[in-house]
Amino acid sequence: MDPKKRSNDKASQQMLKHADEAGLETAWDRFEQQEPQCGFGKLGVCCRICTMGPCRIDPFGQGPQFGVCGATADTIAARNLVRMIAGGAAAHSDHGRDVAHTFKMAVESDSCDYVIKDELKLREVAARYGIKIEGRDTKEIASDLSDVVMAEFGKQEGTLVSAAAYPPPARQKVWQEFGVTPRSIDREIVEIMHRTHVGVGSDYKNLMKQGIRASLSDGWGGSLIATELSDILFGSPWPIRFSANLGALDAKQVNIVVHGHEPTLSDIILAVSQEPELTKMAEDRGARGINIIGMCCTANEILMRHGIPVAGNFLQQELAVMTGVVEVMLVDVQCIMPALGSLSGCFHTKLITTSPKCKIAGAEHIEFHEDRAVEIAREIIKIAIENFANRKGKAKIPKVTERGIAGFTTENIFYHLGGRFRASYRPLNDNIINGRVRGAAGVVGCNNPKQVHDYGHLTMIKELIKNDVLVVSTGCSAIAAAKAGLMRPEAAAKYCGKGLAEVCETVGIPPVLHVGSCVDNSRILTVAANIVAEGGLGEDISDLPVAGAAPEWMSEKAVSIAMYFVASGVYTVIAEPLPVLGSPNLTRYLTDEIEKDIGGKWAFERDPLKAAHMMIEHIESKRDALGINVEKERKLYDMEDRRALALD
Ligand code: NFS
Repeated sequence: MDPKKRSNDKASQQMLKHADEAGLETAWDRFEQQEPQCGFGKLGVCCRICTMGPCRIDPFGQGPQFGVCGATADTIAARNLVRMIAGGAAAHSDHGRDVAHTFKMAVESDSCDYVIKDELKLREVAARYGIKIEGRDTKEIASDLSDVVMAEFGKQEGTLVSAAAYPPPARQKVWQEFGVTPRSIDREIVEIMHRTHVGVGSDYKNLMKQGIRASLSDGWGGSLIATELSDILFGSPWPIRFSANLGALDAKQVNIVVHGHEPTLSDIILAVSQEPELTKMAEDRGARGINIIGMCCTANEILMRHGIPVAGNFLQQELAVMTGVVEVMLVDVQCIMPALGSLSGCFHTKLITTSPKCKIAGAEHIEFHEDRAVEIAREIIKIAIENFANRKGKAKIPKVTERGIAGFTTENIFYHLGGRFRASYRPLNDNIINGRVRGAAGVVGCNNPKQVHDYGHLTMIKELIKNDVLVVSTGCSAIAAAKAGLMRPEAAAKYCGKGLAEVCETVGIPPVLHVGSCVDNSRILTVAANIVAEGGLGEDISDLPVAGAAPEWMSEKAVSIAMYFVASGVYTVIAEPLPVLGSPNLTRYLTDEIEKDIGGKWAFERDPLKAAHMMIEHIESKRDALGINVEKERKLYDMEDRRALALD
């Protein structure tokens, strides 16, 4: 298989060639072995919810149209979809809960390895949660915040405090009228599992309603808590340089790849790795030092705050091990391929799991406990150092890296756009109103071997910025953008339309802003809320000239994210269609009728260029509705433009 048909990324292409020669299997190979994939599953019309089944509905109308219980394609597809949302919302929100536990410990114990790093943000967040600030010390405020936030997960009455504290009032009204204001985080997920049990609801729209509510409890609840408390605990990000791609692995150093999602362990690992005693130990074993390097969303958490290099995104995790220079691959939860267990057995790499929620065959388990964080971090680093001598064969590190700037947040965008003396969203809103910036797009999400790795992200992002749409990005999409040099301020002159280039160059920002990990998609929501609050662009997020996209999505978390984007009023385009096409009614609802209910809607489009133009068209239609569109020569792309775009 030609590596270029699998990945758009040069480092990955080199490693795929190496994998092929060495007979090492990757996700791409396993994907091919799975083909042809099950058509019923793809269309969402296979039901395994009870053992009268499995049942499937014939999408061509020739065979059975009802499951044994009488469930139709609409019911089955809707139940399956909202269960995906439950999975995604649970993963994000449980991450938020873990950060909330660490926060509580930091607040309650004086000897804790974690301390509050951002007191200003603590006060801001506490004020939003209705906690009294004046005349109180940090500990009192933090203790109250910890109690309120913890209660958000399991409370039995009322609604989420954050769902009333952060979104624009007009948005809250939409949710109230439609009956989807989230009540608590866990409750919405549990209710999905209840409603989709055999013999409960069968009305597909009513099932979707609960999916919407649970997704909102993720975006404006669990994920938002994860972001806010991580900023308070580990420090709010500030623009910082970093390097990206497998070339950031260093053959001369002890390499520890931190992979997964939660910053709790990796933040401490980074701090402890700088202890002179450990550096010396590494040097005594012949290494030049200790290189902490990230993978997937853990990478994003740590690079946003400390600028550590990022080895790659989701599809590069196996490739990192294949370089032969990873002493320890340290994982916590989510997006960790089980394949790493057997693959690391072919190398000297030690795969170490740390969460009781995630054990993997072939991995060593060293359980992480926040109350012994430093001690456990030292133990793990020592294992990595001792393992340095065990490398087998020649290092295979592709000499490919890019540099970029990350670390943008809802709070610090104020400063970059407004300057120290005019710190507000006004300049951004003004630039949108005057048309220099046409609008903004959130491009986020995973990789998926069904698409050429990174190609979807890059093609879409380049087309958006070429058309003066500012891009904010998280997760694997952000890593793709960084690897392609789109997070360098110089990218503005190279790739942007005239208006966006001018704005980026004036304030010195790249045209693609890295706002963090996947839970940090909550930052995109709060940025949108701030733009609305600043004024001049409507009353609700659904009025804004913005769009969302996940051009290479694969995980349940991505479904929850896209659902809360849509339910927050954002038009959202995903590449691989949701598994609902076997139900034309549900498909029509999600891609059209839902807009009347909540102001946003879904679109499915595998061609990233077409998808980008669908987003641009939507942005322009919102500008028209706002009455801010001034005549501008519009250019439709032709074949020549398309060819000029081809990525090498
Ligand atoms: Ni989010 Fe996708 Fe995973 Fe992060 Fe990457 S795969 S849904 S981007 S690492 S969570």
